[in-house]
Amino acid sequence: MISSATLLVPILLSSLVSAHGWLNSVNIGSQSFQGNVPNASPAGSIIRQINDVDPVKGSNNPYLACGQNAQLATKVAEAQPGDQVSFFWVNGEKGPWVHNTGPMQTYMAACTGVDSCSSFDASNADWFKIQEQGRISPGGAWTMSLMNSGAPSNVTIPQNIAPGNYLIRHELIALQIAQTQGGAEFYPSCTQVKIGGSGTGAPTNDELVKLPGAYKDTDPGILVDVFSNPNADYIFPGPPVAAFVNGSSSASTSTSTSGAASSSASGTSGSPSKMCKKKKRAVVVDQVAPGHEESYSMIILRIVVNHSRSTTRQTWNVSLTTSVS
Ligand SMILES: [Cu+2]
Repeated sequence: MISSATLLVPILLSSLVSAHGWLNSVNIGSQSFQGNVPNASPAGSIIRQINDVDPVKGSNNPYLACGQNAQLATKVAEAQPGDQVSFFWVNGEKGPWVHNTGPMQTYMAACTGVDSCSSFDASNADWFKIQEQGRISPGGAWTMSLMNSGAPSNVTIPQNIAPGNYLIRHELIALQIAQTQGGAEFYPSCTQVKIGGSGTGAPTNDELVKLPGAYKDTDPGILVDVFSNPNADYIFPGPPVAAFVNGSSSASTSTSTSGAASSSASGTSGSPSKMCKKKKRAVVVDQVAPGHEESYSMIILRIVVNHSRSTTRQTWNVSLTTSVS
């Protein structure tokens, strides 16, 4: 019996490799752009390559700007105001994104002082927010969970944005262990675009932030137990959505709702029952095995301990379901 416990360990370890992940591709309008596998020898891309699928931890981490050790990308996509941008995130084994708990936010920054974003240092960026996505409905699943079935996260380039070179920073914040300070997992990414058109929209100076800089580890949306009170309003970290994005200065308070609505429409291709099934499994992963390496080894320990106490077969089944799903 002890030998079967030992056999389980490789299964558990291989399942944690597939947690975390990166931004694998981006669609802009009708164009599609591939990203580079973290740490692989890079091909030309508009997506800045990172070197590690693990999350950025700590709100003062310099990698909060564009992801783990993000490198300049060689290409820039031509885009237009009003284009839909779709972000396709994958796990460490290129399967669907696994986390389902926490917000997604999109920022942009003008690549100032350079001819192209392919030579722009993101630590100089002045970021403004263009989208916040929380739960699909109060107390319900998070918009992030729609990506567990392979759907992208979508954002619209502001209709009236002034032309120029911009970084688009799409960020996932996984909150499954965020009840502990430092537990929040940040997954930022940067995509390089050149926007055409003749718009005049721009953020105001007080809507611009630095990243890192705009977040604190104790922010109510970063140090938060989202499980104990799911109906509580989620307080997004960082600045509000820039007022020009919705064409009026009073619109910023309604953006979280409109953002969630637009993306929930994008992820409903499967049959309803299939979606529910997948969501249920994913919820189990994040709630029962929240902390990746740390908690997986805890589970292994618990299995071994439980096992030596000759607990029932039922306990075994529960543990197995958790680790494999
Ligand atoms: Cu992860």
